[in-house]
Amino acid sequence: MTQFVTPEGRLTPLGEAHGVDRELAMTLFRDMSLARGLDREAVALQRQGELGLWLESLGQEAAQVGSIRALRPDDHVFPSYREHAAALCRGITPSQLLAQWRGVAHAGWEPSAHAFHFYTLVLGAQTLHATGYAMGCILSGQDTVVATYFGDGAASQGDVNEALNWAAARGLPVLFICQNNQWAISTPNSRQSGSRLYQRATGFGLRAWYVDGNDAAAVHAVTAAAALSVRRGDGPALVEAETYRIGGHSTSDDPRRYRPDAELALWRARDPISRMEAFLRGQGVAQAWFDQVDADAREIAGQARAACAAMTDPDLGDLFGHVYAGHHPMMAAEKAAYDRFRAAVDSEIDP
Ligand SMILES: Cc1ncc(C[n+]2csc(CCOP(=O)(O)OP(=O)(O)O)c2C)c(N)n1
Ligand SMILES: [Mg+2]
Repeated sequence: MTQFVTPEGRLTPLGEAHGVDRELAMTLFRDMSLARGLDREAVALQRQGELGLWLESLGQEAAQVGSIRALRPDDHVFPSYREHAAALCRGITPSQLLAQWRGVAHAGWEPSAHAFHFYTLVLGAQTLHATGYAMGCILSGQDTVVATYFGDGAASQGDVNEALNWAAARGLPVLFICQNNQWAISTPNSRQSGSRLYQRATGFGLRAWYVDGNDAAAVHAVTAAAALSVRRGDGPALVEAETYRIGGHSTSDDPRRYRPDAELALWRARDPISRMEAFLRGQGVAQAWFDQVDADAREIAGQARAACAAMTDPDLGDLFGHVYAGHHPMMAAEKAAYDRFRAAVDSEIDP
């Protein structure tokens, strides 16, 4: 497992040899801190009834920011559903991220504006979308890397295995990024897989990397190497980032019912943000800079709360307009039926 910075914030021999750029480390630390600020606020908003659901990226920030910052801004990304730290790096706003979970939009952003596609809640389906998109990139002669995030649990899905096989068989420019956060809701890794996930990739014919997913600098270097290999035409690659889901699966889940406290304590000690902070302090980064990052994280939380309060409910009638790209007679008939129903209900409420 590639590791550059230990949980105590010291460079490993590999980290010494490779070197960890201070500016890059500062960028990654700030990215992670902002994501955590947003995550905390989103959980609070859900508890206060302002969001229907939230799935935290808490604990997985290094796996996300380290990888996305190693891609080109025009490399297309097909996420799963908890890649908020990655999304923020692509300029997606807290308001855009929260809209879906408040139930006011099917998705909150324009994928082409950020080369960051919609969240996919059908486990693993996004790996097929990425693979199909990569076929298109080859046909149109682009040198884009198409990256897709998925979890350890999703790796058991047929879709993911089909995507890995097809991408390898056709030599497609897909970078599969598995955030192995040890759990698929209440199912631990040990009950889900007979081998390490990165070892499985080799059998499909992909080049594979295995990295400490709580070490943002190592994730960045490994993803850069994997992306380089994909971009130069060596075929798809897989990065397995070993990390941990510190929170529950979602705000509807209570992990204390199935997860030992000692395991949580073990992984809290490997926290990606405190590790990077210790490293940066060792590099002489001033307290004032940390204070500013802290203020920025609080600012983004404030933005999330304000944005949430400002969101207006959509008109249910708009739903029919988003099913087909153009006019469709069946949708027009359904919309007319809905309008009649709505008028009848309204006249009953307020005759
Ligand atoms: C096809 C499909 N089957 C089942 C589910 C229900 N489900 C949602 S998340 C999840 C666990 C996913 O675990 P993992 O892939 O490790 O991702 P993580 O949530 O840990 O990030 C399951 C079973 C689903 N969303 N889609
Ligand atoms: Mg998981």
